[in-house]
Amino acid sequence: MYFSPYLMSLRNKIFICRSDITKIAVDAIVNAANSSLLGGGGVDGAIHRAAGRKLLEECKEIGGCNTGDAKITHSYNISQIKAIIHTVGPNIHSKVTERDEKLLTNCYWNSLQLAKKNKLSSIAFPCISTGIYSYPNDSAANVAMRTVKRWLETNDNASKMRAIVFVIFTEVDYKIYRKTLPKVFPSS
Ligand code: AR6
Repeated sequence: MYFSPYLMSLRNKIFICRSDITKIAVDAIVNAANSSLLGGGGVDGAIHRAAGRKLLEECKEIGGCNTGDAKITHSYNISQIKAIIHTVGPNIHSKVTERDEKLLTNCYWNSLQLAKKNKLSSIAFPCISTGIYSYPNDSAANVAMRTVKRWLETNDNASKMRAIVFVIFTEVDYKIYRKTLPKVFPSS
C-alpha cells in the first residue's frame, strides 16, 4: 500500500493514500452511503461486503440517515478498525448548488464530530459523492480538505484526533489530491 504523508502545518495529521478503504488500519473508516443505509454500490458495497451481514442488520435498526448527517456502527469483520461512520453525500443531478456544497461540507464535519464524540483518534475518508453521486472531483476535493482544515483549527486541542487520511481510489482523484493538498495545507 502506498502511504504518502505530507508535511503539514497542522501537526502532520493529514495523509493521502491510494488504497481500498476496507484495508486501512485506522480507528474509523467513513462510508459514502445512501439515506437508507441499506447498502449499495461503490465504496458502500465494498464496506458492506467486507464487514458482513451483521453490519446490514445494525444499519436496519438505525433507520436511515439524512444527507449531510453521519451515523456510527460497529465494524464487524473489518477487524483492524473500531467503527464505521456512515454519511450521505449530495447526489448531483446537473449543476452543483450552494446547498450541495454545504451538504458535502456537513458530511466531513459531522463525521469528524462523531469521531470526536466517540474518542476515535484516526479516521479515513473516501472521496464522498464523487462516484455514483457525480460531484465534480476537483470541487469535492476542495470541500473535503477545507472542511478538515477548518475542523482541525477549531477542534484539534479538544479532540484526540491524531490522523485524518484521505483514501483515494482512482488515479484522477489521486492527481487532484496531490495537487490540492499543499495548497490547502501549506507546510510551515
Ligand atoms: N475504497 C475507497 N474508495 C472507493 C472504494 C473503495 N473500496 N470503492 C469506490 N471508492 P461512490 P458516492 C471511491 O460511488 O458517489 C452507493 O451505491 C470511488 O472511486 O462509492 O458518494 C451508495 O449506496 C469514489 O471516488 O459514492 C449511494 O447510493 C468514492 O469512493 C451512492 O453510491 C465515492 O464513490 C453514493 O455515491
